Amino acid sequence: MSNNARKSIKKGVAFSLVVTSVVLVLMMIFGVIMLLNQGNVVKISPEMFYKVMTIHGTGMIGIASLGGSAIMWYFLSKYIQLNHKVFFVNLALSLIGVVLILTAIFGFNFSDGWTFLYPLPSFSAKFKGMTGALLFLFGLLILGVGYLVMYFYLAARLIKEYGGLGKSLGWDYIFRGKQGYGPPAAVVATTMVIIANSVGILAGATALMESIINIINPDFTFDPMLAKHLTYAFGHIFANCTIYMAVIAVYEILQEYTGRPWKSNKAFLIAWNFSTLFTLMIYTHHLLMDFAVPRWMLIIGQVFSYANGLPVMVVTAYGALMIIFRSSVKWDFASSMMFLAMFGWVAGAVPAIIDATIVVNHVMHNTKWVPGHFHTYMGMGVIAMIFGFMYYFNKTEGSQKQTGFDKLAISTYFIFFTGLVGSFLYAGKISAPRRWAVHLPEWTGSDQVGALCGIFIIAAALIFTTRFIMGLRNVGKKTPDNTLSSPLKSVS
Ligand code: HEM
Ligand SMILES: [Cu+2]
Repeated sequence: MSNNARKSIKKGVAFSLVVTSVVLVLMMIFGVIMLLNQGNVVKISPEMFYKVMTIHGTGMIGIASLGGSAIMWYFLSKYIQLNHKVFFVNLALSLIGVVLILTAIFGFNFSDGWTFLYPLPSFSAKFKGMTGALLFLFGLLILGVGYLVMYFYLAARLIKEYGGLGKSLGWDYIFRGKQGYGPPAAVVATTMVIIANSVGILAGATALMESIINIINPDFTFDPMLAKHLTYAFGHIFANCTIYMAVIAVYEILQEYTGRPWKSNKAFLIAWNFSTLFTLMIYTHHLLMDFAVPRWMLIIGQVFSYANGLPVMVVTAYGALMIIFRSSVKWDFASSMMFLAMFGWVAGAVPAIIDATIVVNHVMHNTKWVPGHFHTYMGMGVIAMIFGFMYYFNKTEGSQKQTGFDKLAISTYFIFFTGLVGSFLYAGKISAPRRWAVHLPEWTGSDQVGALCGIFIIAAALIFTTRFIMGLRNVGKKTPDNTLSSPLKSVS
């Protein structure tokens, strides 16, 4: 790849990481505001609470995806040639989407939550005017289109290089007995995300269009149950895919730091194939309380939810332990973050598995147990991988050097994030419902503990972010061969 093309890719990655980390800190502040309100420390109106909740949910999922895409794009461009313009198109459409969403929420009082469940947006269009609802729905639609453009482009590139998405998922090795190792882990993971997320986004776009049409002309109505299927297929898959993009950093960074290649052996390939399939199948675990859904769908949702992330999680955790075992791995910010993030991911899956059990779900699903689960795997998994990658990227392409301050920030981040999710899970246990602006007195204690933890998390995130931005000076100046010659260059 030409030097200029690589430079542009690096600049794009650097820019999206800056956006990701700054927005992340802002969204965390909104998170603490919600907890302070639920804990009766600061009072905001319920209407304001739901606006804040909507922007927190949308913003967090959005930036987890943006950060994940930066990771995917950066490493994938080591193996295949990529046109940086496509990355910028996605970035630009994402930013336009974000501006529309922010205007909808803070300019026009849209507050239906990031899941925009039909016909909620139509109701709020009647209450508060069409503009807010339409801006929000179009904002999400534009964001989705940006991702589709990127995924379709990547699909075309992978098909050209590997001869088909089946091949880049390793089918030659699984079904046709081809010997040796499959495509690089980054390629396998990208293929999975292309398949799953394109389906998810198309489902989401359909649901968005239904809402938009219904708002513009209420004579057109749609089946709310079908819309719920489409919406949760989208929400589940899109949120899940953030980790399948971010995990590429685990493979790449650990192989570089240990000087051992991360090989796509048969178990690894099979695991990624299973997770591709399961991720598409199991969104019905969000519908376990809907008695109108056919029983067999719920059973599929339940059974395969247990198995969903498991294959990839197991091969990743096992692979990481094996690659590190008796290696001379250098423990610095990036490698420790990757390692801790893997535990965050695994730990976050446990409460989900419990919640995906139908009997438990009827009791737990609308409690804070659920935010407890996804804050674990998002905050301590995906976001930790993104922070770790930010450091790695900066060290490789910019000028950041590790200090004792960083170590302090890492431990602060993980200790207090454990406290935050602990407070959510505990609140779930004592039956505090999720998404309630006002809490009963017996629940406020857990909210206050959560808010305190949140403040420390923000302090750590601020340190990561400012140090990252300060270290970015050299990006694009270093020569490519000094940075990306071989994935296995030694770091010592
Ligand atoms: C300082 C860190 C954070 C704090 C204090 C925080 C706080 C909160 C609170 C209080 C809620 C509402 C809970 C309820 O239903 O009552 C919430 C919801 C949510 N948070 Fe966070 N959060 C943090 C970090 C994150 C991160 C890192 C992510 C993902 C990358 C995230 C994603 C979400 C999502 C998707 C929702 C659901 C919104 C909804 O129910 O519509 N949060 N958070
Ligand atoms: Cu789900």
